[in-house]
Amino acid sequence: MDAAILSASSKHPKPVDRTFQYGTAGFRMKANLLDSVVFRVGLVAALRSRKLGGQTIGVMITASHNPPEDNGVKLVDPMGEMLEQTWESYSTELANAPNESLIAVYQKLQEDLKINGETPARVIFGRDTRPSGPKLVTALVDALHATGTEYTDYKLLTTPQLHYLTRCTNTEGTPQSYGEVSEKGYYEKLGEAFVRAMKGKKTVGPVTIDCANGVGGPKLTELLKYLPKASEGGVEIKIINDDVLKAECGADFVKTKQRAPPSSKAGKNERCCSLDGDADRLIYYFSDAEHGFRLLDGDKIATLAASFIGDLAREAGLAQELKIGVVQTAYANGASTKYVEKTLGLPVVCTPTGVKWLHHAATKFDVGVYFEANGHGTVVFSQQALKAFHSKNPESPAQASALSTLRALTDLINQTVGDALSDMLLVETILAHKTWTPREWDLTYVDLPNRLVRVEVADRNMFKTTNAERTLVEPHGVQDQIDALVAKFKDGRSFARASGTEDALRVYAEAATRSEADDLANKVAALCK
Ligand code: NG1
Ligand code: ZN
Repeated sequence: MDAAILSASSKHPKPVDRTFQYGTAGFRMKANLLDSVVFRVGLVAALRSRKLGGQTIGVMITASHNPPEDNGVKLVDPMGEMLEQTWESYSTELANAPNESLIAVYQKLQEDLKINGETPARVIFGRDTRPSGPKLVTALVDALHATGTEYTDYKLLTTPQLHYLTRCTNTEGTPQSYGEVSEKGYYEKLGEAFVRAMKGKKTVGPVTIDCANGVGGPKLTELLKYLPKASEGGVEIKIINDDVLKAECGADFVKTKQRAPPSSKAGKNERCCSLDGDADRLIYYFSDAEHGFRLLDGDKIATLAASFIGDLAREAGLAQELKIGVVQTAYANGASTKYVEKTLGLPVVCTPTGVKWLHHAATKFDVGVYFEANGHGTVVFSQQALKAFHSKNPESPAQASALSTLRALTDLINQTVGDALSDMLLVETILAHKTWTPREWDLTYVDLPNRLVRVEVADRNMFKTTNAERTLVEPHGVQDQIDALVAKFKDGRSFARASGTEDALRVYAEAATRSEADDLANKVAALCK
């Protein structure tokens, strides 16, 4: 095997002057730098699968909302979760091994981790629509062949579909089976759960879906075949931006620019949403005659889902039994946190940026709703919650109805990871049940004006935080200066943290008015420079 790895790796040499790091989004950079990285990720996947007794590991080749010339690669653990933390450093180590010592580093990892090289290894993989995808797949396949790994190439997939397939593969034929192991199985599961969750309720008017010219376009088109027609209790969906990746659209554009994609022709008060390049983020918005563009971001999706599921749990007589909570990051708007705690009466937990932290914290609840403000998130249900939804004897027709909706939601929601297609169907279901227009949803609470600025600093690693990234411990004294500034602003809140995906510092601020939020953000940014 070592000879095979050696010979294959010579086709994918590491550029000598580069260092790579497995970050919050796996490895991500210009696609022409990724060849050796993807090859070595293939080696890591084989090791990880063997370490876990031959369970299947997922590999996704995508750079999400990044420009078309970028690409990236990340690993998915057997239950569809993000790669375990310690393996991020093994991946980094292998990616950076000099060409001549690659085999030695690989062997050492195998020994240190007590991995039996004879254990079968299995991998499944997919990619988004970037032109560089197929070539990177070649590098991955070379590593899988060299390590004697069985694999399935699912070709084009959304990131959440790959997470779904990874979990289905590993639970096939067990009582924990997550669904049929195929792309079709994914659509069937969502389509069928959507019909059950809707209960004959109707959506009003169309929803315009901006597919960010990513892989969500073709996959949404496919999903539509499994959904009822609008006239028969489905949703009227208008797809836009399902061509090749380009700027001026997508969830990240809408969230950061706070405006609709120019290509959107939706009318006033019509529901609109945007996916990102690999369809794991979702942002809703609409335009109101009085206020213009209105954003319904990840915080608004989280609060909508938490309020709906909280009500259903009460109607089902399970409110006492089940712990429902919301997980956010420091970027969640302060008004959303207050709304969840005060109006919905639910606990909020704040974690560092990166969905793996949110996901982990959400699993501590029976129903854990987690979303980043940028639209990446989902809901996870504990075994106890699933058992209660299936085994509780309803004492009234209303209880029976609430229980069956809850059961449908557990199938409609992709519990492995944030999934824009599944989240979109969830939002549509909730709005139909509540008979809400986007305006009514928007009115649940008013976002505090906020500003996010990217600050170029000499060394972002100088900035060290605690308290879920809300407090700077280094450089010394900076946090005291931030606190002093914040105290001068009504409803002021601000924090600075090093980005995990870009070489920069991010400063976030919110305050009672737009100009004060801008002012606070700029002042905090200035003192961090
Ligand atoms: P960084 O670059 O660490 O701020 C960004 C997003 C995260 C998360 C990751 C992974 C913001 C402010 N940050 O992280 O929420 O999505 O990318 O993609 O949106
Ligand atoms: Zn994404």
